[in-house]
Amino acid sequence: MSEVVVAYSVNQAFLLPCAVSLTSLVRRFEASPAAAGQALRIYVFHDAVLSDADAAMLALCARSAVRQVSVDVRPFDYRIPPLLCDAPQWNNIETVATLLLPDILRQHPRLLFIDADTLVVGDVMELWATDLGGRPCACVPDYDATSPNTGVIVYDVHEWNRRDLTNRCLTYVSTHRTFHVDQEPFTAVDGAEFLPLDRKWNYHGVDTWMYKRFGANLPADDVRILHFNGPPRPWHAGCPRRYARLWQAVYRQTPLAGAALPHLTMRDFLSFRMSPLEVYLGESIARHKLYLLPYLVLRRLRMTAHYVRYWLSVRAGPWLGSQPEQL
Ligand SMILES: [Mn+2]
Repeated sequence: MSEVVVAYSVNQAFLLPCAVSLTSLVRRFEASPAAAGQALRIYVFHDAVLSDADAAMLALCARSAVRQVSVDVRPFDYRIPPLLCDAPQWNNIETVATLLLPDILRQHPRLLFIDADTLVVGDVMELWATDLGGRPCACVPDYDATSPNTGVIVYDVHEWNRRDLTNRCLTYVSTHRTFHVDQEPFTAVDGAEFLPLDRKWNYHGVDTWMYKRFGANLPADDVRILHFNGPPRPWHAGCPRRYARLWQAVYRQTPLAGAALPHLTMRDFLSFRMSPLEVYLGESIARHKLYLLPYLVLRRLRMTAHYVRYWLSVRAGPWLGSQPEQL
């Protein structure tokens, strides 16, 4: 029996999203004709923050009557050098896990990394079988079309390690200032090239400022993995982001369902559905300082409008809120 190997990397705050993503992964694996006769092995790495009860909960999410599925929840047993990362929220081992996993799991020839803030909405067996053409990994390009978005990565583990990329990327992020510490090495380190994947495998930027850069949205039927990067996150009650209700439908299948989800705050709408004018003003501030004030006024007006609409929808019922979407 051959094995599909998937890894997550989480902190305590991402345990709930991970439970939902993992549940969606297992359900789609069960439904995939191409997965017949294959086993699914899931690793969940953490920085010694998850308990035995958390691990038992994740194992419950992965329970399957039709496929062989296992969940291995384990703390990192790995020393990394101090990182020169300017983003405090990403200056940690669970973020640079994307650079370490092919070294930690070198017994597997191939590995699929999935971010916890995702939802698997289609068959991923085609992604698993992607021909990397001799490259060490494959990712969907980010909005700049150059760097990878590391929400979904397929690794050729042998090729990655043959090029000694874990050591070379770690050297880079400990000697160069970075912001996206898990992404920047892929464009800076020699040999850390990636095969660009179709957006459907990591559909990110939806409903945030980024989606403007991508041009058109994907037809909903094409999407295989949704990536809810940035706020407003779907693990908030009544989240108006596209596909949030789909996420919450899977959430209700997990052992965590029943606990009330927290409400969004005004801050969560900072980059939600920006108008083209606002995007233009924001990008032009560096050249035209006068644009700062109209930009800030527009941003505050948009955030307030979204927040008031949200506040009404969660308190007065869904008839005032946005309509649910289908996928
Ligand atoms: Mn993410």
